[in-house]
Amino acid sequence: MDIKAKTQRDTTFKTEVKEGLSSFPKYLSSKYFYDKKGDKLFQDIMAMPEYYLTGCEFEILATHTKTIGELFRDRENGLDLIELGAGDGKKTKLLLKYMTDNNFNFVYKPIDISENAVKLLTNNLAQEMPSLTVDAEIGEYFEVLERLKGFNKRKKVIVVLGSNIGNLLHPKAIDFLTKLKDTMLAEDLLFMGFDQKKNPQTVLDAYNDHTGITAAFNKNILTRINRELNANFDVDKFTHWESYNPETGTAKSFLVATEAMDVHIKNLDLDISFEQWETIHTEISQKYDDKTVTWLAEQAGLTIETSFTDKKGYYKDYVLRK
Ligand code: AVJ
Repeated sequence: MDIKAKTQRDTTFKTEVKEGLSSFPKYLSSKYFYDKKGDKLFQDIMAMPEYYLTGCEFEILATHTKTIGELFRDRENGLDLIELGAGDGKKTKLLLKYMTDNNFNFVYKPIDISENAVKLLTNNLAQEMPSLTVDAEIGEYFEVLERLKGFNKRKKVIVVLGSNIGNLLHPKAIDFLTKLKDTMLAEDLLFMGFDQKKNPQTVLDAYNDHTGITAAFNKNILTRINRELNANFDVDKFTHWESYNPETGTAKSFLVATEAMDVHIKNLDLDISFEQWETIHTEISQKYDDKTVTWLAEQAGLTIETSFTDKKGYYKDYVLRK
């Protein structure tokens, strides 16, 4: 593993936690949900009936495997399939299997912020798809973008599933898409999932399940800060809160302090105090419609070639080109 990159990630974590918890209102970045425990909880989330996103995207990829696979096919030199936020790769495997079964010449390059997820996926693919060439990397989106520029020797397909882009507010999403576009050549493709606007109650339920898995997932960020930065958050004194604005399509997650308290973060040499009912904003999960995706793409200098949806029309995967 790249020690220098890991040290850099640790420093960024510290800086961002300090900044977010010293601000008013307080916030933390959702990218820090994904430690070992967070990965497990996210797996549990994906298996919940309320969290429709995973099932919908699986349905799309299972129904249109051949059409999508053939869009990815290269003309002569083979291709690089780069996945940002690969996670457990469960959905991607549908495409990987099609591509290996049909003798595509390609390297699969999964990238994820979770060191744990990257290791598990690499081991799992070595077992399940031994003929596949895998070249995994740990890193966050904006950090790995620079490195993507090195992949211009042959066709590349960039895949971002799970509506992961939904963690970014529109200006950041445009910035991200623009940087992806800058790494792309004319024959390259961007295949990206965008969760769609729907009955607001359905969205709210997906992020506020009655079994409390999402609450545990949200609170785990405090447990992680306790462990990695020597803090003393009393996690039980926070409650998970979800809101959804059907006009903007923005779902927001919060941790709300149920009583006033002081917290010490030793490794940051930082004392922070909470008033009763003070919030920490932890995540946004943006929902989209065609109009908004078209606008985002246009702002970034990309065009939508086609899209695929599930039977309920809850979720869409878009094929974008420069
Ligand atoms: C992995 C960012 C797409 O926002 O839907 C699931 C994460 N958060 N439940 C999402 C998440 C709470 C998820 N993404």
